[in-house]
Amino acid sequence: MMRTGKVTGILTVLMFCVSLLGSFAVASAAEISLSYANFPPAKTFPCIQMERWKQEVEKRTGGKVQVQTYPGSTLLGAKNTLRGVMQGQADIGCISLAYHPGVFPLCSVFELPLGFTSSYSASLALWDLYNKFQPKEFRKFKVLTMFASAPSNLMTKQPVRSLADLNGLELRASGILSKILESLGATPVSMPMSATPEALQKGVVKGLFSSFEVLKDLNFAEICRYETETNTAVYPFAIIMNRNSWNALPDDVKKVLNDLGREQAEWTGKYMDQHVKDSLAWAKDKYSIEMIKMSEADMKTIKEKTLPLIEDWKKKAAAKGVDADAVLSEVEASRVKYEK
Ligand code: DTR
Repeated sequence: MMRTGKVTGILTVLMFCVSLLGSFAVASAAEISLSYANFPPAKTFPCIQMERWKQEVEKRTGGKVQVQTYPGSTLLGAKNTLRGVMQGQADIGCISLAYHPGVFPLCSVFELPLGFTSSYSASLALWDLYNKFQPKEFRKFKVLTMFASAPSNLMTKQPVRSLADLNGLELRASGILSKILESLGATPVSMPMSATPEALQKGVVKGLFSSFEVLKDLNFAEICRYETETNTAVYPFAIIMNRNSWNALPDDVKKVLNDLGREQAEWTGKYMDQHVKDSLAWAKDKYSIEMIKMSEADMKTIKEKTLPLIEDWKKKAAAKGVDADAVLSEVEASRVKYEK
């Protein structure tokens, strides 16, 4: 017994030394460490794409850059990431543009019901739009990539079979998507995704308006057994970096990050679209959720009732110096291109 204990002891010391050496090796190999804040839980798509980005950056810089990720609002929350990254509390942060009404007059065009049918097409169109217009709303940041959620649908505790069922129903959304609900007669309650589980639990809202993958990722299928397909607007996201942190990077690292921008948008779109399918299958299997389609007449009414939101966006964008018509026609051209 004694001997085994001694051998185990020596082994433990040895292993400790090896692991210590190992961590020194890693610590000295990574010359640059970047913190990356994200608001929703680790399982959700904004965090899945964050981990993929981290892996790629660490690999492509040969370990020169190390990325420390903080999912689930552990470093900065949904609403203070914008300011936090600007002030350098995190080097990088993930923001959902819809959580900041009025702050992104140009890119908020992606919160409108424009007819995108996938995260893939919306993400690439958003990235192209950003690069073409270089909107000044992001001038304080380096934008590393952008992407959009899949189209939004209704996930509710009680069935919504027609527009009439929406009347006065309290539903969670954000930004212009809240206005979409309002124009359809529902009572929108705006809040970030990260606050939604509690609001659903407490009954503050009877459902939400978002993409279907959260049925699985946030287990909303358990509480929202009725899923009404509307396939309306997506939610745009941006991955922003503190300007000073960016400026301090060597050129070879900047190149790696720049080269990743479009690829990351595309990767995220593809991941999201597949994950929506997987999550729906999972939710059907586990909770026997009911999928509902509204009548054609209702779908037509939805289109008509939400049309004024585009005019409303145009006015607000123009007031902030955005060439709204040019933006809309660019987005439409991209939609056609990527929806093929
Ligand atoms: N629908 C937007 C964006 C979104 C979609 N899925 C997730 C998951 C986690 C955070 C945000 C999102 C929203 O509702 O905020």
